[in-house]
Order: sequence, then structure tokens, then C-alpha cells
Amino acid sequence: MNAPRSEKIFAALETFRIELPSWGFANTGTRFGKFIQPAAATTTEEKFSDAGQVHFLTGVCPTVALHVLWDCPDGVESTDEIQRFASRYGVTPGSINPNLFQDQEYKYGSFGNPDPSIRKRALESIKESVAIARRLNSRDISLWFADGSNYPGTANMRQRKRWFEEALQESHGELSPDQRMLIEYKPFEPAFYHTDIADWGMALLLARAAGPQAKVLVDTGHHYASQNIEQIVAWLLSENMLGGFHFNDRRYADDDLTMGSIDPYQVFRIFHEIRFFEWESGQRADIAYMIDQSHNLKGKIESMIQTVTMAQQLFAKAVLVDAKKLAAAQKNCNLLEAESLLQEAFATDVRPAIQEWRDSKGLPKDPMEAFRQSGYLERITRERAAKNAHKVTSYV
Ligand code: PSV
Ligand code: MN
Repeated sequence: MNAPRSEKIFAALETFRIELPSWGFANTGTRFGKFIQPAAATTTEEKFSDAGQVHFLTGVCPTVALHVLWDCPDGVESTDEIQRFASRYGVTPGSINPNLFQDQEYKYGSFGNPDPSIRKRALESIKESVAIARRLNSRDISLWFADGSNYPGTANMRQRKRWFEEALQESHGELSPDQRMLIEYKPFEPAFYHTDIADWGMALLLARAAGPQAKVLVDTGHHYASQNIEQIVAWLLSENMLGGFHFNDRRYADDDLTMGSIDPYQVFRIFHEIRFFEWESGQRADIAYMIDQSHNLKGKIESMIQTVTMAQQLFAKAVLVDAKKLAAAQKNCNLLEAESLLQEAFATDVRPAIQEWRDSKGLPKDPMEAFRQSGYLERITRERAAKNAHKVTSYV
């Protein structure tokens, strides 16, 4: 690869970090059941250990997203233990994800629940999550709500919007000056008629209503088929409202497939919009890149390594778009030139440059191969198989 290109890639990789989801290492499934993996993590400590391996081999995943109900069962009390895991396994807590969808009382919603006592409970839970985040030095509290309804006429959508505005404002009031609140949207599932925060516009309005530290979180799997996600990204950037991503790929719905496995060009286009914004504005976009995937067929740690590698490749390809030439081509309506600039960058094999960069950092050139050679998977399979054999294996 010629020197200026690999220099660009090296510079870009220096800045690129991506957060791992703790839940990506645990047994998860579909609504039809779970396929238990003998090596899956069943404790928060095991999740930190597995995330630590991914970071050790790739060097770009220093943080782990935590789900409060699953990883901090004792609330703020859990944080001392989590700090110990963090220093033992070399990865620190990242975004804190309150869970307002699993407990029985949230059957008819959390912030959108007609019962004021449940709305209050949900608010208390968010407040506790903010406190957990503060104790763990986590900047971002990522909010996803399963609230919605299944049948027309069953929910007062305007009223629920007001409840969301009020509760998000109050939650925002809990944030320290350096903390952020990220609001995630999703068009359907688990609710199948209406979702209270269904798209980026609703998330944007609610973030604005909540306060200046609230931004929008784009989960790439939370869009209808063929939606132009990079345009959403461009608009949020221009409004200074893009807070972060949950990356995964989709074919039909919120499939949680491996990033770039179905449409790598789309992820490239998203990264390109971000880079183009940075070039034009001369400012770094402050965006949290996170993975939101849980694999129940492929190996969990291997899938994460595969994802991180893909993310680096697509990011590196995006930095190869010549922004100056692109701006000129756009201005002159030189369509073929503009389109080709993206296509050429996407077609470039960036793998040699990425390997060189890894080598320069003392990281394995091929993290997947290094993982397979490490013996880690064999060890945890031995250690965890018995525990996993006892797990429930069917939905009913
Ligand atoms: C919901 O589908 C979601 O994308 C949210 O980010 C949750 O926190 C995550 O998946 C795990 O359930
Ligand atoms: Mn998500």
C-alpha cells in the first residue's frame, strides 16, 4: 500500500475504539429459545474476562457496556466488585444500560405506563443507573425503552410522549456535568403496533426536551429495510445530536447479526459521513462506537473479534475517501467522479495496512488466529461446561 494511504489508515486506527457488550458473551437466544454454549459467560466476572481477551488481542476495545439488571444485580453495591473485575481483566466499564423491560411490572411499559407508581419506579431505576455510572466513571447512560403497544387504540400516544418528556427531563437532572444520556430508538419489537420512541426524529425531540447532555443513539439494526441510515447520521451530525452507535447487521428485523455480514457498504457509508463531517467542520465528532450483538450460533468471543476486525476495516476504508476531491465533484455535479471516490475507497484492500498497524503496537497481526492458538477457549470450555449444561434449554 502506498505511504500516504497507510499513514491515513494508521492515524485513523489510533483514534478508533469500539465498546464490547457484556451481554454478547452470555447465553442469549431468540424468542424461540436459547442454544447454550459450553464456553458462554454466566457471571459478570466471566464477561469481563472474555471482553479482556478481545481487547488484549485487538487493542481497540478498552470498555465494556454493562446492563444494570444483568451485571449490577445489587445496584450501586455491585460497583466495587465490578471495579475489581475491571482491574483484573484490563477492560473498564463503559456505557451503563438500565433495564426497564424485563421485570413483570413493566408489562405495560415503564415511562409510558399509565400507572404513575410504575413510572416512578422506572425513574428511580434510571436514577440508580446514573449513580452506578458515576461510581464506575462511566460517561454514557444508554436508554432503550421497550414501551409501546400491540393494538390500535390501546395507548394514548400523545399522553405517553408527555410522560416520556417529563421523566427524561428528571433523569437528565441527575447527570453530572461530564455525563451524557443517549436515547435509542427502535421501530418495533417487542411492541408490534407502536413503539414510544420509534425513530430518530422522536429520539431527537425527546433528547432536546430532556436537556443539553442528551443525544441520540443509532442502533443500526433498528431501522426498516432499506432505510438510508447514513442520511440519518448526517442529519444528526449537523444538529450536533449524534451520541453513539450500537453496531450490528440485519437482513429482516433486529437480527443482531455480525456487523458488516450482510451489508458492509452501508457501514462504510456511515463511517464516511462521519469522516466527511469532520473534514468539513474541522472538529472531531464525539461519538461512542459500541457493538450490540449477541451470537447464539457462532462462538461468542470469536464473533466479537470478527466484528472488531470488520469495524476496523470499514473505518479504514472510509478514511481513504478523498474528501477534497469529493467536495469538488459534488459541487460540479460530477456524479460519476463522486460516486467512484466512494467505490474506490471501499474496494481498497486495507488489511495489510491494518496488520502493519497492529504489528507496530505489539498486537497480533491476526487476532483471530492468535485467539485460536491461545488455548483460552479450551480453558473456559473446561471450566464453564458443567455450569452451562444446567442452563434451561427451551423457551417453555
Ligand atoms: C434493544 O433491541 C437493544 O438494542 C437495546 O440496546 C438493549 O439494551 C439491547 O438491545 C440488549 O437487549
Ligand atoms: Mn441497541
